[in-house]
Amino acid sequence: MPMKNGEIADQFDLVADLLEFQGENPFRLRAYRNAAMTLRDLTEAVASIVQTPERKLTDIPGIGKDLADKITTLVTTGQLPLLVELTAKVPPSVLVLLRVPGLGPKKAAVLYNELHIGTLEELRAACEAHRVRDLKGFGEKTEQKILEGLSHAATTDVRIYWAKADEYVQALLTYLRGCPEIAQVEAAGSYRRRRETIGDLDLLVVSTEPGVVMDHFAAYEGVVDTIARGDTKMSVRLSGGLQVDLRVVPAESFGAALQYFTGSKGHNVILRGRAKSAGLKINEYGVYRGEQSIAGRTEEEVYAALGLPLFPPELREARREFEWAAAGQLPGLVALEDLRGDLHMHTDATDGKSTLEEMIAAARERGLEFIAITDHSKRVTMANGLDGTRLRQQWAQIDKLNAKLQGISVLKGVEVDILEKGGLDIPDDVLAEADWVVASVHYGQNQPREQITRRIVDALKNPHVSAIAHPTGRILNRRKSYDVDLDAMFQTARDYGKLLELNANPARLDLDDVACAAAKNYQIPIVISSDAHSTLGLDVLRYGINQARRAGLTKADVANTRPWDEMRSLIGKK
Ligand code: DGT
Ligand code: CA
Ligand code: CA
Ligand code: ZN
Repeated sequence: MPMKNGEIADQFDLVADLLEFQGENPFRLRAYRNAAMTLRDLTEAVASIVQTPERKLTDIPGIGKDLADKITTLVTTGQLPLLVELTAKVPPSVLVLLRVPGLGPKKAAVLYNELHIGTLEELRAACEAHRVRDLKGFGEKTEQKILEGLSHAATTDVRIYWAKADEYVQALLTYLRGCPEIAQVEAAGSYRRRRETIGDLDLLVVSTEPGVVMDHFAAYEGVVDTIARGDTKMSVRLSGGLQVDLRVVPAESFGAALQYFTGSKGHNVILRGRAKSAGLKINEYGVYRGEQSIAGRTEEEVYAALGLPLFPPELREARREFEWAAAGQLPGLVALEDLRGDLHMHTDATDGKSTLEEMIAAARERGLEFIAITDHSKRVTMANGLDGTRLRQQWAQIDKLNAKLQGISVLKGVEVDILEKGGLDIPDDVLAEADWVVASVHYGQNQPREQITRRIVDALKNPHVSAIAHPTGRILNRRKSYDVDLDAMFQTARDYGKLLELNANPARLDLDDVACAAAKNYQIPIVISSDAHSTLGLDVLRYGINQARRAGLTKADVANTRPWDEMRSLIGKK
C-alpha cells in the first residue's frame, strides 16, 4: 500500500520533535513542521506524484529539493535514514517528557542523558529521590516544579482523535491478521464505542498460542517499547506514544471478553448488577450460573443470557441504553449510506484548496446527490472571504454548471459570519438569493455568555439563515466551547424551524454526542456536514456519523438523509 500523506507528515513531525529534543536550530525544525502541515492539507497523494515521472514534488509550495528527496526516499523505501539515525540517539518514547509543563527539550535531554530517564514514572521516582536537583541547571526549585508539573501531565495525558486511532487500528489489524496463529482479532475499548478521543487501544485476539501471538505483536514495526507482558496479556507503546493493550482469549470466551473490554466501565457496572439480581455472574470469561458457563462465545449470547439486546457499541455509555432496551425501543442508528447530501464546504475562492469544479466532481464520485458550496464571508479576511459581489459571481457560475450537471445538484450557499457586535456579515437582500445559509461564529469567541448567546439566537431568527455551523466552536484538545447557552439556542432553533450542524471534522465533532441528543429532545433536525476545505475533506462524514450514532440519532433525526426537495421544505425554502 502506498504511503498516505498523513503518514509521511507524521514522520516529518517526529523528525522535528527529535531534532528539537537534540537541540537543533529552530529553522531546521520549522521546515519539517511546515512540510508536515502542507502534506496534511494536500488534496493529492504525494506517493502518486512520486510515481509519475513527468511530475515534480518541488512544484508543491513549501517543498524544496531537500524535502522532495526525503519524500521520495520515504515513499520508495518506506524509511527515512535521518529518522533511523535520530531514533538511534534518542528513542521516540522519551518525547513524553516534553509533556511535563515547564520541561523544555534542553532540560529533558539532560534528564535522559545524565539519569537515563525515559518515562514519566522514572522522572517522578528521580524527583522523589532528589536526584534531579543536583543536575547542572536544575536545583531544588526546578525539581519541585517538575513534580507539580507531573501530576498535571498525568491528568492531561493527550487523548488522540478517533480518526487518528483508526489509522493505527487498521494497520495493526492488517498486521495481526497475517499471523497464522490468530483466529480472530478485534479492537475493543473506546475505539469500538467510537468515542471522539481515545486514551489507549484495546485489542482482543482469539488464539490457542498466546506466546506466539505476543512475540508477533512485539515484532510490529510501530512498537517502540514493551510496557508489560504476562501469560495472556501484553501492553506496548507505539512510536508517537499511544499505548496498546492486547489480550489473548480462547474462542469460547471471545464474546464475553469483547463485551467486557468494549465497556464502558459504567455500562459494565450496570450489567454486572443486573446479572447479580438474576442470580448470575458475569466477567470477561463468560456468564455463569454457579460454576456453569451459560454464555461467552458471542456478545449476542452474553447479552441474551441477561435478557438484553445486542447494544450497538456506540450506545454503551450508561446513558439511556438500558431504559431503551427495557421499552424495546433501541434506536436504529443512522449510517453513512443514509447520507444524501453535504451542505458545508469551501473552495479556492476562499480558504479551500480545490476549485468549484473539483469539489463537485469529488462529491459526485462519492455518490452525493446534492451539495452546498458555503465559502466564507468577507469578515474572515484571512480566508479571503466573499462580499456580496463576489458571492453573486460564484452563484452565477454555479447556475451555469448546474444547467449542465447530471446526477448531482449544487446549491448556492454561504457560511456567513455572525459579527462580533451582532448581525450578519452579508446583507439580507444577498442572502435571500441563496439556497442554503449556514451562520457561524469565528470572532469574539471569548465574549460573555449573554452576549455570544444573543448573537447566535439573533442569527437563528434571521429568516434567511438555515442552520448554525459548528455551534459551540470547540476544537478537541485545543479550544474550549464558547460560553453559549445551549438551551436558548435549542429553543430558538425549534421555534424558528432551524437546523443545527454536526460538523464532522474529527477535530471538531460539534455539536458533540450529548448536545446532539439534547437537540433531538427539542426535535431539531441535525445536519451532518464535512466542512471540507479540499476534495479529500469530503471523506470526514463518517466521523460525524460516529458521533451521531453515539447520540442515538436515527436516519429520520438527520436532515441530510432526505432528498434535497424534502429537506428544503424543512427549512421553509420554496
Ligand atoms: P480510554 O482508553 O480511556 O479511551 O477508554 P476505554 O473505555 O477504552 O478504557 P480502558 O482502556 O481503560 O478499558 C477498556 C475497557 O475495559 C473499558 O471500557 C471497560 C473495561 N474495564 C477496564 N477496567 C474496568 C473496571 O475496573 N471495571 C469494569 N467493569 N470494566 C473495566
Ligand atoms: Ca482504551
Ligand atoms: Ca486499555
Ligand atoms: Zn466552514
